Amino acid sequence: MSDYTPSPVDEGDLLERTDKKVKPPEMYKVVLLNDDYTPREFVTEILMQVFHKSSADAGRIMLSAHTAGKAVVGLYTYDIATTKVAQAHKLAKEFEFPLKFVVEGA
Ligand code: TYC
Repeated sequence: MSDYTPSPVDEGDLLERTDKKVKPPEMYKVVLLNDDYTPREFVTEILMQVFHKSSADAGRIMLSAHTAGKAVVGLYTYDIATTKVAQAHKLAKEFEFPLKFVVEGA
C-alpha cells in the first residue's frame, strides 16, 4: 500500500492557475549575412533543409540578403535558433563556404 493520502485539493478538483506566471518564451531572430563567395543555390538549399523554408521563401530570403546585405530568416526560441545556426555553419564549413548567420534578440 502506498503512504499517499490525498489532500482535499487532489480529490478530483480542477487545479486552476490564478497568477500569470507562465510567459511565452523569448524569441530570437536568425539573420542571414551576405558574402561574395557562397553560391546562391547553396544558400537556398540551407534555408530549405535547415530552416524548413519553401523553395520560393528560401529564394526570396537568399535574394534579400544578397541585395541588402542581410535578411531575417525567422524567429525562434534561443535553443532552436542557435542549434539551426550551428547546423548551417557546419554544412557551410564542410563545403568550404564562408556562409554566416547571426542570432539577435527580437
Ligand atoms: N552573394 C552571393 C553570390 O553572389 C550569394 C549569397 C546570397 C551569399 C546570400 C550569401 O546570405 C547570402 N554568390
